[in-house]
Amino acid sequence: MSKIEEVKAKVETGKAKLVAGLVQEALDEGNQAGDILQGMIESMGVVGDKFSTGELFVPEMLMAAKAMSKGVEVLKPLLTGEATSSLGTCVIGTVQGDLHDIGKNLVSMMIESVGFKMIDLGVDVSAEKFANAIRENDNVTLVACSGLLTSTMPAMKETVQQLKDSGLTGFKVIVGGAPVTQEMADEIGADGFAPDAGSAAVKAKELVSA
Ligand code: B1M
Repeated sequence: MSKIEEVKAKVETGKAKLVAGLVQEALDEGNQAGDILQGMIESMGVVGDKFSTGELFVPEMLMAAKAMSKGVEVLKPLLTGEATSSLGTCVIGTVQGDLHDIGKNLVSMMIESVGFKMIDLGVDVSAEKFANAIRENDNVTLVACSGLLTSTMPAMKETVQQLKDSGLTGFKVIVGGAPVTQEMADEIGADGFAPDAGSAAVKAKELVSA
């Protein structure tokens, strides 16, 4: 079994204590950080599928999430690098009712890497909390909303609409997460959409530089 396969197996089975070490070993063997990350994302897909078919349950999903987060910690310095410019402050969070944060954390890391100061509001973030963060922080140029549940898409819509109607100015809104599409982003009035963390960083830079 290759080292990346070992990492994937341990993420899938939620072996949080082993994943960081295995990720480091995979790097030491010459594997690219992006390939290791991709492997872990695939494992989360398998975990999701097994949850859908009733082969595993919420506690196992949670353990897999913890295991992946440990691996991401090791990869973080390699994925982000040093930002060279300042594009302002980005307020990021997972929308109200939604507790998924791995994708949001990856998006945050990648947006930071292109030159934003990040304010991470965490998960289950109401529209009001996003608006307050814009008021309370200097030079907010971007708001990034993540959502993984179909059932929290109305909260994403409400967040975008409330921000647009708030009278606050000077920022763009980017949305993303597995159920989000470009079509939905257009419909709810977001300024941008990205399907993954890498393209979120590219889009973020493009939105505030426009
Ligand atoms: Co949940 N869960 N979960 N879960 N969970 C999913 C999302 C699900 C697809 C599993 C399934 O049924 N196959 C399903 C949602 C179905 C749907 O609505 N369409 C689901 C469900 C149903 C639930 C519960 C309702 C289960 C229950 O209680 N009965 C419950 C809801 C709790 C809540 O949020 N209120 C629940 C709970 C949980 C845990 C807490 C146990 C745990 C999350 C722990 C954590 O995040 N700290 C969990 C997990 C781990 C998953 C799966 C298995 C993995 C999610 C993940 O981290 N993926 C997931 C199945 C799956 O994803 N296939 C599932 C890896 C991550 C890197 O990908 O987050 O998609 P992702 O992020 C990507 C892109 O989406 C994008 O970039 C990221 C990286 O490239 N992206 C953006 C994300 N945000 C972006 C923002 C952007 C741009 C791009 O711009 C701002």
